Amino acid sequence: MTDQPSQRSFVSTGQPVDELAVAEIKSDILAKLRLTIGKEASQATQQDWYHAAALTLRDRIVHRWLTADKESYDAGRKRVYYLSLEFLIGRLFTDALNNMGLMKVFETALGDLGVGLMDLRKCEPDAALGNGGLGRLAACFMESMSTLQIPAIGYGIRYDFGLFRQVIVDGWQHEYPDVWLSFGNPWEFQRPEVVYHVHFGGGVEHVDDKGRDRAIWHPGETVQAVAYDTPIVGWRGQHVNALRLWSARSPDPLKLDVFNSGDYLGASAEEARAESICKFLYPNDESPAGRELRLRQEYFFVSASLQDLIKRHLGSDGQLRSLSQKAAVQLNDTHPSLAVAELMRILVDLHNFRWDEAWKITVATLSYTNHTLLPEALETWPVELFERLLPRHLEIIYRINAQHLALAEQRAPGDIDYRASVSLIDEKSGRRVRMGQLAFVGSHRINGVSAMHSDLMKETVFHDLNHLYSGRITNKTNGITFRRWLTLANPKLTSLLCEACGDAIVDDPTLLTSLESYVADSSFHQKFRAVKHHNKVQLARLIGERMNVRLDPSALFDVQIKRIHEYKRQLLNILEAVALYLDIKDDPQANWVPRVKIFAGKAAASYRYAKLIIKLINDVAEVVNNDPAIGGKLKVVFMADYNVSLAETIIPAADLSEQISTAGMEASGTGNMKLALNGAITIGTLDGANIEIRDNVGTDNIAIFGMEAGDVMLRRQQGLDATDIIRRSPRLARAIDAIASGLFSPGEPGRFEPIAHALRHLDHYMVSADFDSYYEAQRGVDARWQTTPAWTRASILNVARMAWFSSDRTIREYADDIWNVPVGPVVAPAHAQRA
Ligand code: HBZ
Repeated sequence: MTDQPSQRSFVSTGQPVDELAVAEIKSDILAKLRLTIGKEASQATQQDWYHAAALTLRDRIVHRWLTADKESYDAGRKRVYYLSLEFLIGRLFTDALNNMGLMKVFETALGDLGVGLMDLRKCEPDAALGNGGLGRLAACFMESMSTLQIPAIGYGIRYDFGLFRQVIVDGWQHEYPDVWLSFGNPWEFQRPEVVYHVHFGGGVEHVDDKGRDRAIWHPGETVQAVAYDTPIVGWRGQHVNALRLWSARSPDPLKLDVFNSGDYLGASAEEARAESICKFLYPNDESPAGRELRLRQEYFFVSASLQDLIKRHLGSDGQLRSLSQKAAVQLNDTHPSLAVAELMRILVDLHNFRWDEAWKITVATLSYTNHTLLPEALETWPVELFERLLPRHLEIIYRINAQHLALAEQRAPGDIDYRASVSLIDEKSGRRVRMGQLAFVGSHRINGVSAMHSDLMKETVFHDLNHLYSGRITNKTNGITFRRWLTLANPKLTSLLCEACGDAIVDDPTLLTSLESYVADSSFHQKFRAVKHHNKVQLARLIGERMNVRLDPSALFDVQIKRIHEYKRQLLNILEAVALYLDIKDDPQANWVPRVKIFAGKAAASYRYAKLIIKLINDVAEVVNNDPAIGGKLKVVFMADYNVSLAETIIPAADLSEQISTAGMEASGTGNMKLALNGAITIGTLDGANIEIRDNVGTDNIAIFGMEAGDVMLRRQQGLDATDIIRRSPRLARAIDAIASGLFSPGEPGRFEPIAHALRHLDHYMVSADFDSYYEAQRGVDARWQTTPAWTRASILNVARMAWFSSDRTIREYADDIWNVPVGPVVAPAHAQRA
């Protein structure tokens, strides 16, 4: 669990607290403590208080939830179903309090009971049901859909264990299970009556039904999916949607005869097999898990979710012909692409639809978001595995493919390469089902997550499919919810912004543009800097407590927080730290800008090279932080166990945001948006949403460096050897030599040989190729930092110009262009009048 600085308090509205409301909350919390938790106040632990407070809040949310649900039912409104294997929620307590407008009331009520709201906040474990950006995006979207009053359900898996807990021992990453449910989860409602059967294996029988072929699947195994609902409340508490997560169990939990024969383990073997489906979240991002259990997870949640939404639709419309008018199903990456085949199976096999009509309904209902272009990350499954696990689905996929390839043949007669490129089956590397192609063909819209990414999609992975189904690809640049990433994470900045631009910015961030009138106002500069300084002091304190490293809060806080991946290039950052360290040592008296390089992020457990990069960062930190010769001008910190809550503490304290991926490889990024919104200046490549950030904040207020996507492609064609580049850059050569010579690993000089070798001869990620440009850009950052007003001005302009990156804007675009659903205003007219 992440410790947060406890001095934090939330934005005060300046309005007096309603005494009656406080009294009611107090009495409800005490009642929960006694009647639900079964404790007297005098015996209650912090955990007990947290649960009592959360349940008290939940009661209030539930009323809104039921009302919202009834209203959208009665009005027959179209619903959005967001299918995602990941929802990286973080904590819900303060988020829900803030959105319900009950922060102050609860803070006062709890204070009267002798309990600190901020202390209770720490009792809540992060719901870490996601790896990174993709899962966090799903969480931001859920909040924005509630805010915009779009009836929606998020469907996913209720993993017993979330993303692993990262522990750093002697500089190395170790993984431990994340036991987030050990104290129970006050937010969720188990729905024991909402249970669906999900089948696997067996065989398919074909019978002649009055001249029509009818397929009957005789499965070999059945698992039950049980629903757990978590309410997600939107801003101002106007609307509440459900996040429905499925838990797996066996219909036959204990074989009594086997148990009685003395085989205790065997008696519950089936239960164990069923439960393994929701045991844990695969900790790999950007590379497919490739395991049978993963495919079981994917089908499990797709099947349960489609059964659930179809039941709901039949309950209100009585037939499925109108499905696409009432349901929009968004596939978050390819993980739920089985929905294409499953919906066809339901329509054709179970509801007797003719194939062509079923296909029209399927395509009109589904849409798919792509989050990566990395070839190694595109999901494929061996045909044999499919045949064994989902035999009927494979038949359906073959039939979809036959029709689709016929279209390809019409479009490009005789062009075998074209057909091979668009086919749902990859025939080259053993026969495999391509989930990206399946999702594409079965969706009416396919979107990328930044302008550049969507363009590259059209030019690369989906070039030929785009030609065949032109007009389907659209761009929806990612966004973030400002409620969590500004209002809650950075209450001091929010107060200052409200003071300067008016309280209405919390409802309408576009009003932040009025901040521009303060760019030359020195007294505002001072206040703005004071807020950042306060946040840096808090972070420095946390780092001091956790890691025993003393930081100077007036140093430049340079932050790179994200999954550890070669393409994200933490290596480039630490290489620059090494070069800078050696430069400082050459001339310690020069006018160096004191810098703290802060890293945080997890590496996939099986990603050895990424784990070696973590070790390198920690080894460099050990040497640099303890070398008196550099007079504390440079510090390096790797914060363990990065999660949403830790991000909420680091981001408000950042001066510089590292967004330095190899151009063309980061689909969008969303951390880049969070940091810029909190006033950090970006140093970045022209990649993903960095480009749109530059377009919004202005080229003067961002530090762009390095090769562009086109240059990268060209250079890769020419070869990956960096010998020439290194020869031309003595600084780079020296940094690599230092790493290779064991300067940072004296006990094992060869430890980083694989890294040195890659930098010299296998520079696929262009770390060596971009080094000089990056180093120079960093010195430009130093120069800007030394001119305080110029830095503050750029920082203010970043905050003022980030409104477009609100996930409310993104969701509006999805609603208009993909889902065809109306959106409500962020603030109900009644509230707007009051404000
Ligand atoms: O999705 C990320 C992209 O890398 C990032 O650029 C983008 O901003 C974000 C939201 O669109 N992708 C991921 O986070 N991907 C995964 O986490 C992932 C998880 C499991 C997989 C593959 C990828 O099997």
